[in-house]
Amino acid sequence: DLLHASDRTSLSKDSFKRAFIDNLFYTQGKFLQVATHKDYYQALAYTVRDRLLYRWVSTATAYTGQVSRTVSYLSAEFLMGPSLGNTLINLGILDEVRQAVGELGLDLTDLLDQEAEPGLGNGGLGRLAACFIDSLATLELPALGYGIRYEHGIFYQTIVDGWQVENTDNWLRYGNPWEIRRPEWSVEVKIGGFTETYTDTEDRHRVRWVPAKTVVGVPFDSPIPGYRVNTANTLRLWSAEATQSFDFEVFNRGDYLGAVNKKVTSENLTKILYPNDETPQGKELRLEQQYFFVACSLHDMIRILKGQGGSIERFHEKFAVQLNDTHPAIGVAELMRILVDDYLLPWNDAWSITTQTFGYTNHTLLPEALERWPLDLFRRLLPRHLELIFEINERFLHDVRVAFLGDEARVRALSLIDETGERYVRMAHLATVGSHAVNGVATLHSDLLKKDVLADFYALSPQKFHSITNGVTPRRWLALANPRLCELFRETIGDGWAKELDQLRRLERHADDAAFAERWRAIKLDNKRQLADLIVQRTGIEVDPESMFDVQVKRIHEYKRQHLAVLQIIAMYHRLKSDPNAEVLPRTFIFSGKAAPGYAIAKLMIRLITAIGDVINYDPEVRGRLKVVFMPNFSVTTGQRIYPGADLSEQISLAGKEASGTGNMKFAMNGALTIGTMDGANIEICEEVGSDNFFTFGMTAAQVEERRRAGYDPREVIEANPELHAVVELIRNGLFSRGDTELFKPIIDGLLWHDTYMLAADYASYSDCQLEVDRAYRDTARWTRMSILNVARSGKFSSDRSIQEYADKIWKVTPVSVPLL
Ligand code: 26Q
Repeated sequence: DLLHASDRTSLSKDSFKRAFIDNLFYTQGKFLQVATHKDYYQALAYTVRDRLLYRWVSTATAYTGQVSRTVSYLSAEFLMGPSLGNTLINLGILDEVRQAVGELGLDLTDLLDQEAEPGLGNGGLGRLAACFIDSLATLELPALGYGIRYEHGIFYQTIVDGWQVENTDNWLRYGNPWEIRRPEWSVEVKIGGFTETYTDTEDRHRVRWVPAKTVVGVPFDSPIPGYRVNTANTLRLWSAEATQSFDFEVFNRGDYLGAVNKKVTSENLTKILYPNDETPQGKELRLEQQYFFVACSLHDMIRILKGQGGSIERFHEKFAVQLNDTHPAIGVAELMRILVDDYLLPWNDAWSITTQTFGYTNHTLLPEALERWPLDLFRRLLPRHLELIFEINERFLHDVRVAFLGDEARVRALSLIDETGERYVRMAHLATVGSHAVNGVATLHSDLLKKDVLADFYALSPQKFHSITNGVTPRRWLALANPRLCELFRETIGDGWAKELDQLRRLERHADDAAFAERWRAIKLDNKRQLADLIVQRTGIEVDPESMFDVQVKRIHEYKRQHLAVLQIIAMYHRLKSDPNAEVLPRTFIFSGKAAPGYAIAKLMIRLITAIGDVINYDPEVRGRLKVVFMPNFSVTTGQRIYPGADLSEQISLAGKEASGTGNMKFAMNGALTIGTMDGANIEICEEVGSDNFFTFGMTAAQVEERRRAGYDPREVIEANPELHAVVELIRNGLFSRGDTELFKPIIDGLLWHDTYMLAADYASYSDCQLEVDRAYRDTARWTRMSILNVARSGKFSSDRSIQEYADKIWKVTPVSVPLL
């Protein structure tokens, strides 16, 4: 009863203002006259957090009495983005809070800008995990997100002399008001050492693991509120700490410095996020991170199960564990170890529980991106797990031999161990064999998994394979990022869309309404003006909000083909220079994204983008009609400002390479049109919005394969295309490098001699398609109509739809509604 009248739970404005001042005094120790913006932000965050905790405690209470299945989403990355704005949206108090702080003389937007972004992910996969836990809570599904609390998230990117420079991220510098440390639920994780056999009291032969070291995992919990429901689920991130007793008393008596050193080494475990996407590095510390967070999480689930009086035999009935790619795939071996070694379950019972527990989501089609661990490294860290993997493999390969009599090639292809040269553990094989369900993240991707990457597994167990197209949360990517557009939604179709995105269809009947179109354009122009302000602030480059904003934001990678866009921009520039009076539609090309620090060509692609900007932006003959901008440090926060201001979304990966893409969805629901290949979810976006409202170009995945089989020679294509040839020559001759013909040579040579991602083959089609884009943009009414229809038909791409599919097809979980205490 005390709770209800409290200034810690009430959503009324006066109560909120009192609580805010209270927090400023008693958590920040400041008064109004000396408080900084950081202090105000912190005070506000704690005020909002109190309201959230009330729902969190209510949710925990509701779940404790529940027998229903809980989803554990295991992900090495959760790219959450700032919490405050999203929490205000989901609690439904954004406007009230804006007013309340306004009455105290503060601007909410300024305070929102104070929050450091937790960049605990590389890109798509990490952001997907964040969208998914938002949707899990919104759908009132009992769920936990489990991951790693990296002290330093993805590096902060600056551009110096046109090059990417990596700076250490330090998101925890001012503290994190959204997390609660729970040392009472710490877990000891063992690593290294050796195994030995022994005979147990019942005279059975058993194996014992004698580890070399212990690290303590301390959970930090953050509440994840659903949208306008009482549910607040938990994101539990593990932080590594040293075991005091182990290091100081037992092993290092007298060796103080050695002990401290050991402590430092243990704590290194969760210090930093590896910044490689798509090309995994086989680093020992990375495998240690993976095992660490998975072991902590499984241990935690067992603690919860026992706390509810459940027995270990029922583990799979209590938990559905989803593996976000292979990064947590070691969980298959760890659960087997727990069941067989610790609980002494018979192998077949343990295996049945394990496979019924896990589901595996694959996120890649690039063969070089599949995780493999050298056997020696694996044995050094996880000797017992390697033995178990051998045992799993032996039993599995027996089944394979029975299914494919005499087909030893098939056995080698399916084996969990790659023995073609140096021996490796194949993590995708472990995940596939250890799960009852395997899924791709878009229809094409799932089809290609069945046809190529996991074809032999599909032949063996076709019923395991599913397809679930990705989605993104409309709360962050529309309600929070694009308030002007959402106000128009509200006036036109109400606000049911935020929970049921298909309701955006109701906008369709306004697509030909001139007054509506006028407002639509005004909103886009406003968003572009704001983006233009940000661009000049971050890059010093002035851009014209009336020009077309043509945007490509994503990780920098050859398969995503940012350099294909560059070739086309140079062609446009060349055309304009050849005829200064040519009718050129003014365009602003906006690029943003990070390159893996060790990926030299990707870094050079950034240098090429900034280099063409340095020439084109300052060429008086261009008269400002073309601008090229590279926005530094792409992140969730900058994404929220970029997507709403985009006219055109570039999704130009080589078909068959981008598993899904999720940026493409954020653009479409914010009213940008797409120029894209028939790759990943582009295909489904095109299907939904209609091919009249989508610009497609390039080879299909089947045509790519055919072309390669026929023997592909990029030089032939380049020689035969005068426009492309001229563009290549301009770069080669040093136009964008002050005459330096060496600088961009690696890109040019790659294009001429390999062209792995077939830029040349798709160039003409892309260039023609861009002319079609020009034509469409010139017809303002047509463009606006297309934009409206893109938004109206983007409902499928809500992560609520994705999560509903996982819940029905893979997890078999149902909602639990939460009454407030
Ligand atoms: C692995 C081992 C060692 C170090 C790093 C990694 C690592 C880290 C991150 C490997 C891959 C990633 C990230 C992959 C990723 O973001 N994939 C994207 O996933 C999206 C969500 O499904 C898809 O939309 C994209 O198509 C896919 O590229």
